[in-house]
Amino acid sequence: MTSDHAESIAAARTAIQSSRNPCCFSGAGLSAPSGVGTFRDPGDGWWSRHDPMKLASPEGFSEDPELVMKWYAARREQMAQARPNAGHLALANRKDIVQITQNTDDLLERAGCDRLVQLHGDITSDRCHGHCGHVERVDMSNPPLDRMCPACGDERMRPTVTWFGEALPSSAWSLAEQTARECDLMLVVGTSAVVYPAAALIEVASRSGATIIIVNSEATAASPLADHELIGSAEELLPRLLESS
Ligand code: BV8
Repeated sequence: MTSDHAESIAAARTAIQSSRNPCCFSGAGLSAPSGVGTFRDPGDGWWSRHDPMKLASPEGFSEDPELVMKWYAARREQMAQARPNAGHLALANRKDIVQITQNTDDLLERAGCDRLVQLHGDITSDRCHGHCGHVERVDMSNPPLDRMCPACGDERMRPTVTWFGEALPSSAWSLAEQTARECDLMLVVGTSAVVYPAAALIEVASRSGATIIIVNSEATAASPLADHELIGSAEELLPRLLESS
Protein backbone atom coordinates (compact mmCIF):
# COMPACT_ATOMS: atom_id res chain seq x y z
CA MET A 1 0.00 0.00 0.00
CA THR A 2 1.77 3.23 -1.10
CA SER A 3 1.69 6.14 1.39
CA ASP A 4 -0.56 8.34 -0.82
CA HIS A 5 -2.92 5.33 -1.10
CA ALA A 6 -3.04 5.21 2.71
CA GLU A 7 -3.66 8.97 2.77
CA SER A 8 -6.52 8.73 0.25
CA ILE A 9 -8.05 5.87 2.24
CA ALA A 10 -7.85 7.98 5.41
CA ALA A 11 -9.52 10.94 3.66
CA ALA A 12 -12.29 8.71 2.27
CA ARG A 13 -12.79 7.07 5.66
CA THR A 14 -13.25 10.49 7.27
CA ALA A 15 -15.87 11.41 4.66
CA ILE A 16 -17.73 8.14 5.29
CA GLN A 17 -17.56 8.57 9.07
CA SER A 18 -19.07 12.05 8.86
CA SER A 19 -21.83 11.09 6.41
CA ARG A 20 -25.36 10.89 7.84
CA ASN A 21 -27.15 9.26 4.90
CA PRO A 22 -24.69 7.07 2.93
CA CYS A 23 -25.54 4.70 0.09
CA CYS A 24 -23.54 2.30 -2.07
CA PHE A 25 -23.94 1.74 -5.82
CA SER A 26 -22.24 -1.47 -6.94
CA GLY A 27 -21.49 -3.46 -10.07
CA ALA A 28 -19.84 -6.68 -11.19
CA GLY A 29 -16.40 -5.70 -9.80
CA LEU A 30 -17.72 -6.20 -6.26
CA SER A 31 -18.39 -9.90 -6.98
CA ALA A 32 -15.37 -10.49 -9.24
CA PRO A 33 -13.10 -11.56 -6.32
CA SER A 34 -15.73 -14.23 -5.52
CA GLY A 35 -15.10 -15.72 -8.96
CA VAL A 36 -18.21 -14.24 -10.63
CA GLY A 37 -17.35 -13.07 -14.15
CA THR A 38 -17.59 -9.33 -14.84
CA PHE A 39 -19.18 -7.98 -18.01
CA ARG A 40 -16.56 -5.85 -19.65
CA ASP A 41 -13.19 -6.74 -18.20
CA PRO A 42 -11.01 -7.87 -21.09
CA GLY A 43 -10.32 -11.58 -21.10
CA ASP A 44 -12.71 -13.13 -18.66
CA GLY A 45 -15.69 -10.77 -18.98
CA TRP A 46 -18.89 -12.52 -19.98
CA TRP A 47 -19.41 -10.11 -22.83
CA SER A 48 -15.90 -10.86 -24.21
CA ARG A 49 -17.12 -14.31 -25.21
CA HIS A 50 -20.65 -13.38 -26.21
CA ASP A 51 -22.49 -10.40 -27.68
CA PRO A 52 -24.47 -8.88 -24.80
CA MET A 53 -27.12 -7.40 -27.07
CA LYS A 54 -27.70 -10.95 -28.38
CA LEU A 55 -27.75 -12.89 -25.13
CA ALA A 56 -29.13 -10.38 -22.57
CA SER A 57 -32.03 -9.10 -24.72
CA PRO A 58 -35.56 -10.22 -25.66
CA GLU A 59 -34.50 -10.28 -29.34
CA GLY A 60 -31.59 -12.60 -28.62
CA PHE A 61 -33.81 -14.82 -26.51
CA SER A 62 -36.49 -15.18 -29.18
CA GLU A 63 -33.80 -15.78 -31.81
CA ASP A 64 -31.98 -18.53 -29.87
CA PRO A 65 -33.54 -19.37 -26.48
CA GLU A 66 -31.43 -22.52 -26.17
CA LEU A 67 -28.14 -20.54 -26.47
CA VAL A 68 -29.35 -17.87 -24.03
CA MET A 69 -30.43 -20.40 -21.40
CA LYS A 70 -27.12 -22.30 -21.81
CA TRP A 71 -25.26 -18.98 -21.19
CA TYR A 72 -27.29 -18.36 -18.05
CA ALA A 73 -26.76 -21.97 -16.92
CA ALA A 74 -22.98 -21.47 -17.19
CA ARG A 75 -23.17 -18.22 -15.21
CA ARG A 76 -25.45 -19.80 -12.60
CA GLU A 77 -23.13 -22.78 -12.10
CA GLN A 78 -20.21 -20.35 -11.64
CA MET A 79 -22.24 -18.32 -9.11
CA ALA A 80 -23.24 -21.51 -7.24
CA GLN A 81 -19.54 -21.94 -6.33
CA ALA A 82 -19.19 -18.31 -5.25
CA ARG A 83 -19.13 -17.11 -1.64
CA PRO A 84 -19.49 -13.52 -0.39
CA ASN A 85 -16.02 -11.91 -0.23
CA ALA A 86 -14.60 -9.44 2.32
CA GLY A 87 -16.05 -6.56 0.29
CA HIS A 88 -19.61 -7.94 0.52
CA LEU A 89 -19.16 -8.61 4.24
CA ALA A 90 -17.78 -5.12 4.96
CA LEU A 91 -20.84 -3.61 3.23
CA ALA A 92 -23.24 -5.99 5.03
CA ASN A 93 -21.82 -4.95 8.41
CA ARG A 94 -22.81 -1.34 7.72
CA LYS A 95 -26.57 -1.43 8.23
CA ASP A 96 -26.64 2.39 7.83
CA ILE A 97 -25.67 2.08 4.14
CA VAL A 98 -28.46 1.48 1.58
CA GLN A 99 -27.21 -0.96 -1.08
CA ILE A 100 -28.15 -0.22 -4.69
CA THR A 101 -26.70 -2.93 -6.92
CA GLN A 102 -26.65 -3.70 -10.65
CA ASN A 103 -25.54 -7.23 -9.77
CA THR A 104 -28.01 -10.05 -10.26
CA ASP A 105 -26.14 -12.49 -7.99
CA ASP A 106 -27.24 -13.09 -4.37
CA LEU A 107 -23.87 -12.44 -2.69
CA LEU A 108 -24.84 -9.18 -0.96
CA GLU A 109 -27.98 -10.88 0.39
CA ARG A 110 -25.99 -13.93 1.55
CA ALA A 111 -23.47 -11.57 3.19
CA GLY A 112 -26.35 -10.22 5.29
CA CYS A 113 -27.37 -6.99 3.51
CA ASP A 114 -31.02 -6.29 4.28
CA ARG A 115 -31.38 -2.82 2.74
CA LEU A 116 -30.82 -4.04 -0.84
CA VAL A 117 -32.17 -2.61 -4.14
CA GLN A 118 -31.47 -4.88 -7.16
CA LEU A 119 -31.78 -2.67 -10.24
CA HIS A 120 -31.24 -5.38 -12.86
CA GLY A 121 -33.21 -8.17 -11.19
CA ASP A 122 -32.17 -11.47 -9.71
CA ILE A 123 -30.55 -14.40 -11.55
CA THR A 124 -31.62 -16.99 -8.96
CA SER A 125 -35.16 -17.26 -10.36
CA ASP A 126 -36.91 -17.75 -13.72
CA ARG A 127 -40.25 -16.28 -14.76
CA CYS A 128 -42.69 -16.72 -17.62
CA HIS A 129 -41.53 -14.55 -20.54
CA GLY A 130 -45.20 -14.00 -21.32
CA HIS A 131 -45.98 -12.37 -17.97
CA CYS A 132 -48.50 -15.02 -16.86
CA GLY A 133 -46.94 -14.36 -13.48
CA HIS A 134 -45.36 -17.78 -12.94
CA VAL A 135 -41.99 -17.49 -11.12
CA GLU A 136 -39.77 -20.27 -9.81
CA ARG A 137 -36.45 -20.29 -7.97
CA VAL A 138 -33.79 -22.26 -9.87
CA ASP A 139 -31.21 -24.73 -8.57
CA MET A 140 -28.06 -22.69 -9.31
CA SER A 141 -25.81 -25.76 -9.22
CA ASN A 142 -28.11 -27.64 -11.60
CA PRO A 143 -29.73 -24.83 -13.59
CA PRO A 144 -32.62 -25.43 -16.02
CA LEU A 145 -32.24 -24.98 -19.78
CA ASP A 146 -34.74 -23.87 -22.41
CA ARG A 147 -38.27 -24.88 -21.39
CA MET A 148 -41.89 -23.73 -21.70
CA CYS A 149 -43.70 -22.10 -18.80
CA PRO A 150 -45.29 -24.97 -16.77
CA ALA A 151 -48.18 -22.70 -15.74
CA CYS A 152 -49.45 -21.27 -19.05
CA GLY A 153 -47.56 -23.39 -21.58
CA ASP A 154 -47.72 -20.46 -24.02
CA GLU A 155 -44.31 -18.86 -23.44
CA ARG A 156 -40.81 -19.89 -22.40
CA MET A 157 -39.27 -19.44 -18.96
CA ARG A 158 -36.45 -16.82 -18.72
CA PRO A 159 -34.30 -15.42 -15.85
CA THR A 160 -35.87 -12.71 -13.68
CA VAL A 161 -33.20 -10.21 -14.80
CA THR A 162 -33.62 -6.95 -16.75
CA TRP A 163 -32.44 -7.40 -20.32
CA PHE A 164 -31.20 -4.65 -22.67
CA GLY A 165 -34.21 -2.84 -24.04
CA GLU A 166 -36.34 -3.86 -21.02
CA ALA A 167 -37.44 -1.36 -18.41
CA LEU A 168 -35.92 -1.66 -14.94
CA PRO A 169 -38.28 -2.89 -12.18
CA SER A 170 -40.26 0.30 -11.44
CA SER A 171 -40.25 -0.01 -7.64
CA ALA A 172 -36.51 -0.69 -7.53
CA TRP A 173 -35.81 2.21 -9.88
CA SER A 174 -37.88 4.75 -7.99
CA LEU A 175 -36.37 3.69 -4.64
CA ALA A 176 -32.86 3.89 -6.12
CA GLU A 177 -33.52 7.32 -7.65
CA GLN A 178 -34.90 8.66 -4.35
CA THR A 179 -31.93 7.20 -2.43
CA ALA A 180 -29.45 8.78 -4.86
CA ARG A 181 -31.20 12.16 -4.56
CA GLU A 182 -31.34 12.11 -0.76
CA CYS A 183 -27.97 10.57 0.13
CA ASP A 184 -25.08 12.75 1.32
CA LEU A 185 -22.47 10.19 0.23
CA MET A 186 -22.40 7.55 -2.52
CA LEU A 187 -19.79 4.79 -2.49
CA VAL A 188 -19.46 3.61 -6.13
CA VAL A 189 -17.94 0.11 -6.21
CA GLY A 190 -16.84 -2.10 -9.10
CA THR A 191 -18.77 -0.63 -12.01
CA SER A 192 -17.69 0.64 -15.43
CA ALA A 193 -20.67 3.05 -15.21
CA VAL A 194 -21.66 2.54 -18.87
CA VAL A 195 -25.11 0.95 -18.47
CA TYR A 196 -28.06 3.37 -18.26
CA PRO A 197 -30.26 4.39 -16.62
CA ALA A 198 -28.40 2.81 -13.63
CA ALA A 199 -25.18 4.78 -14.18
CA ALA A 200 -27.16 8.04 -14.13
CA LEU A 201 -27.65 7.51 -10.37
CA ILE A 202 -24.06 8.63 -9.80
CA GLU A 203 -24.78 11.95 -11.55
CA VAL A 204 -28.04 12.31 -9.58
CA ALA A 205 -26.19 11.87 -6.28
CA SER A 206 -23.37 14.20 -7.31
CA ARG A 207 -25.79 16.91 -8.49
CA SER A 208 -27.67 16.61 -5.19
CA GLY A 209 -24.43 17.51 -3.40
CA ALA A 210 -23.41 14.03 -2.24
CA THR A 211 -19.73 13.14 -1.79
CA ILE A 212 -18.77 10.55 -4.42
CA ILE A 213 -16.21 7.91 -3.47
CA ILE A 214 -15.22 5.47 -6.23
CA VAL A 215 -13.59 2.10 -5.47
CA ASN A 216 -12.58 0.40 -8.73
CA SER A 217 -9.66 -1.49 -10.22
CA GLU A 218 -9.36 1.15 -12.96
CA ALA A 219 -10.61 4.62 -13.88
CA THR A 220 -14.12 4.64 -15.35
CA ALA A 221 -16.66 6.90 -17.05
CA ALA A 222 -17.67 8.04 -13.55
CA SER A 223 -14.15 9.12 -12.52
CA PRO A 224 -14.78 12.84 -13.30
CA LEU A 225 -17.56 12.80 -10.67
CA ALA A 226 -15.34 11.38 -7.89
CA ASP A 227 -14.43 13.44 -4.82
CA HIS A 228 -12.25 10.47 -3.79
CA GLU A 229 -11.12 7.72 -6.21
CA LEU A 230 -9.43 4.60 -4.84
CA ILE A 231 -7.94 2.37 -7.51
CA GLY A 232 -7.68 -1.21 -6.26
CA SER A 233 -9.69 -4.30 -5.38
CA ALA A 234 -13.01 -3.81 -3.58
CA GLU A 235 -12.31 -6.95 -1.55
CA GLU A 236 -9.23 -5.28 -0.06
CA LEU A 237 -10.32 -1.63 0.04
CA LEU A 238 -13.86 -1.88 1.42
CA PRO A 239 -12.87 -3.40 4.80
CA ARG A 240 -10.24 -0.63 5.18
CA LEU A 241 -12.82 2.03 4.36
CA LEU A 242 -15.80 0.75 6.31
CA GLU A 243 -14.60 -1.16 9.36
CA SER A 244 -14.45 0.83 12.56
CA SER A 245 -10.81 1.20 13.50
C1 BV8 B 1 -33.55 0.49 -20.81
C2 BV8 B 1 -28.83 -8.05 -16.49
C3 BV8 B 1 -35.54 1.44 -21.71
C4 BV8 B 1 -28.81 -9.18 -17.46
C5 BV8 B 1 -27.81 -6.07 -17.50
C6 BV8 B 1 -29.39 0.16 -27.76
C7 BV8 B 1 -30.37 -0.82 -27.69
C8 BV8 B 1 -31.09 -1.09 -26.53
C9 BV8 B 1 -30.80 -0.35 -25.38
C10 BV8 B 1 -29.80 0.61 -25.44
C11 BV8 B 1 -29.08 0.87 -26.61
N1 BV8 B 1 -28.20 1.86 -26.35
C12 BV8 B 1 -28.30 2.23 -25.04
C13 BV8 B 1 -29.26 1.49 -24.48
C14 BV8 B 1 -29.68 1.55 -23.11
C15 BV8 B 1 -29.08 0.30 -22.43
C16 BV8 B 1 -27.62 0.60 -22.16
O1 BV8 B 1 -27.30 1.29 -21.22
N2 BV8 B 1 -26.72 0.09 -23.03
C17 BV8 B 1 -25.31 0.41 -22.86
C18 BV8 B 1 -24.49 -0.88 -22.70
C19 BV8 B 1 -24.86 1.19 -24.09
N3 BV8 B 1 -29.82 0.10 -21.22
C20 BV8 B 1 -30.92 -0.69 -21.23
O2 BV8 B 1 -31.32 -1.30 -22.20
C21 BV8 B 1 -31.68 -0.74 -19.92
N4 BV8 B 1 -33.09 -0.58 -20.16
O3 BV8 B 1 -32.88 1.43 -21.16
O4 BV8 B 1 -34.90 0.38 -21.03
C22 BV8 B 1 -36.99 1.18 -21.58
C23 BV8 B 1 -37.76 2.05 -20.83
C24 BV8 B 1 -39.13 1.82 -20.75
C25 BV8 B 1 -39.70 0.70 -21.38
C26 BV8 B 1 -38.89 -0.19 -22.10
C27 BV8 B 1 -37.53 0.05 -22.22
C28 BV8 B 1 -31.47 -2.09 -19.25
C29 BV8 B 1 -30.02 -2.23 -18.84
C30 BV8 B 1 -29.85 -3.50 -18.02
C31 BV8 B 1 -29.20 -4.56 -18.85
N5 BV8 B 1 -28.96 -5.74 -18.02
N6 BV8 B 1 -27.68 -7.19 -16.77
C32 BV8 B 1 -27.72 -10.14 -17.12
O5 BV8 B 1 -27.02 -9.96 -16.11
O6 BV8 B 1 -27.57 -11.10 -17.90
S1 BV8 B 1 -26.47 -5.07 -17.71
C33 BV8 B 1 -25.04 -5.70 -17.06
O7 BV8 B 1 -24.17 -4.57 -17.05
C34 BV8 B 1 -25.06 -6.17 -15.60
O8 BV8 B 1 -26.29 -6.01 -14.94
C35 BV8 B 1 -24.05 -5.28 -14.94
O9 BV8 B 1 -24.34 -5.07 -13.64
C36 BV8 B 1 -24.20 -4.05 -15.75
C37 BV8 B 1 -23.17 -3.00 -15.59
O10 BV8 B 1 -21.91 -3.59 -15.73
P1 BV8 B 1 -20.92 -3.45 -14.49
O11 BV8 B 1 -21.57 -3.99 -13.29
O12 BV8 B 1 -20.43 -2.05 -14.44
O13 BV8 B 1 -19.79 -4.47 -14.89
P2 BV8 B 1 -18.55 -4.20 -15.86
O14 BV8 B 1 -17.91 -5.51 -16.15
O15 BV8 B 1 -19.00 -3.31 -16.98
O16 BV8 B 1 -17.55 -3.33 -14.97
C38 BV8 B 1 -16.95 -3.95 -13.84
C39 BV8 B 1 -15.98 -2.90 -13.29
O17 BV8 B 1 -15.41 -3.43 -12.09
C40 BV8 B 1 -14.83 -2.61 -14.23
O18 BV8 B 1 -14.60 -1.20 -14.25
C41 BV8 B 1 -13.64 -3.33 -13.58
O19 BV8 B 1 -12.44 -2.63 -13.79
C42 BV8 B 1 -14.00 -3.29 -12.13
N7 BV8 B 1 -13.45 -4.37 -11.30
C43 BV8 B 1 -13.16 -5.64 -11.68
N8 BV8 B 1 -12.71 -6.33 -10.61
C44 BV8 B 1 -12.73 -5.47 -9.54
C45 BV8 B 1 -13.20 -4.22 -9.98
N9 BV8 B 1 -13.32 -3.15 -9.16
C46 BV8 B 1 -12.98 -3.32 -7.87
N10 BV8 B 1 -12.52 -4.49 -7.36
C47 BV8 B 1 -12.38 -5.58 -8.17
N11 BV8 B 1 -11.89 -6.74 -7.65
